[in-house]
Amino acid sequence: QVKPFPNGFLWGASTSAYQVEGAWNEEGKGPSVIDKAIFDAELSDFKVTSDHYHHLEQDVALFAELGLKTYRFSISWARLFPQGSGEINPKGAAFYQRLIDLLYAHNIEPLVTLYHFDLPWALQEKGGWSNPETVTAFEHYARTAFELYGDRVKYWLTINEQNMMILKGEVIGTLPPGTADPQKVLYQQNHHMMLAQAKAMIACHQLLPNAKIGPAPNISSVYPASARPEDVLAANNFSAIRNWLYLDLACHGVYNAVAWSFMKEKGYLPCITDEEMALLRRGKPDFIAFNYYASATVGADDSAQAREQGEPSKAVDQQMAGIDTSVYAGMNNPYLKKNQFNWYIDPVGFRITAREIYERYRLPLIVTENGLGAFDQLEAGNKIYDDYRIMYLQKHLEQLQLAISDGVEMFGYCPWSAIDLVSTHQGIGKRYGFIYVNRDEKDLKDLARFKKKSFVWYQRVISSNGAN
Ligand code: BGP
Repeated sequence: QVKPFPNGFLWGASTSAYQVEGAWNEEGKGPSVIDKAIFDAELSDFKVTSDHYHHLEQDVALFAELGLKTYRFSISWARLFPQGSGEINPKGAAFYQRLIDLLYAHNIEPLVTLYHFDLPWALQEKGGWSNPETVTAFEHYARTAFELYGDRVKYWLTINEQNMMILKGEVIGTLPPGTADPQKVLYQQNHHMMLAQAKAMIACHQLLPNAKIGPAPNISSVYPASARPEDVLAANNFSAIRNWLYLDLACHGVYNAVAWSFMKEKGYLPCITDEEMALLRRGKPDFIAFNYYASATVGADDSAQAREQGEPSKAVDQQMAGIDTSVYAGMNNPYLKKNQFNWYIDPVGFRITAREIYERYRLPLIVTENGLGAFDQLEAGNKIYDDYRIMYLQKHLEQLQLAISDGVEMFGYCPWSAIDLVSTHQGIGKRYGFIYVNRDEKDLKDLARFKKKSFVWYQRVISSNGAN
């Protein structure tokens, strides 16, 4: 029997600071790794993006009209601390205060990510996550955010998609190009991020006894390419490395056996002390947030049968691009369709993923990203008919409701994204928002906001508590 969405369910939508705010060097903001990175010259950079920084009132009023119960945004660490630590930037602090005040005035619960890919450049110059000083800087930054905004913010997220920063280190991580022995460096960075996260969770519980905090990895079910035991083993291995490594550390303070032996065999083991492991065991999340776009399908690297079913898909399956495929191969999944950007669409996988996470950790869950990137068209009368997005979200919501009916404790759903913003590396043309922002890759036009068809659809979903 299908259960209704629980009362008080947090219907939301998400953004991240560097992708939506713009004002990249205004009012005291320091540069981040994003401001120094080199992206495709044909595509939009991150200087203006959707210019949310200068459209704050208008955007929050639109979020309120949409009916959001929660809005997930990130604080730009370099806006608060231009040097990553040390002197605070009062104008940066005031910007987020204003945002939180506006959300409160509209009865929208803020859901705040502390760190979403945009490490302050000043820290990166000193070694970034390879340098343990970054752990101390993160703890200080997190404590400051708790002190500044803790009276209004109940829900906190530590680090967005830490697993993707490690798995795709050269694409969205903080690994300098050309680093020798990149995987070893990345697993050391991962360990430092874990320590930073544990310290932030401990500090949050000390300073804000009523607040709740959790990690926000990207979690996907991993399917074996066939019933061949070697493929099943490869899928099992990949899931341990891609998914559970991060959540086992966040929730239980342990490296799982499969991930540990993988790192050992490859020579990727980080330097770890007993005190650090004790710290990881002390830092506990109150909930798990996860981002889900698609499932993954892998086979054993030597699997002839899997090869027959599909080419090892580094070039085809964008989800696997950039991931170290030394013990498994990303395979095509003939049962799934793909979107315009070659990402698989798998709503049933969403239900499976939610069940897997809940069964393993027994913590309340919230979805902090899920959505469809597409080249939306602005039609006459400033209309955007994004039926494909409605279809994607509707099918995922059906599966979410089934997961809830299965017994998964789910307290919110925040699709990506509340408003159009610049994709991680595919420009503004790859849109996800309920609200259209009138600009092209290079032509900023008037940055006007238009409601898409999906806006009206989601408004109805929220007002009917998911009945749509
Ligand atoms: C997640 C990130 C987001 C976001 C989204 C869509 O990995 O947390 O920041 O952008 O994916 O990805 P993309 O922009 O690459 O299409």
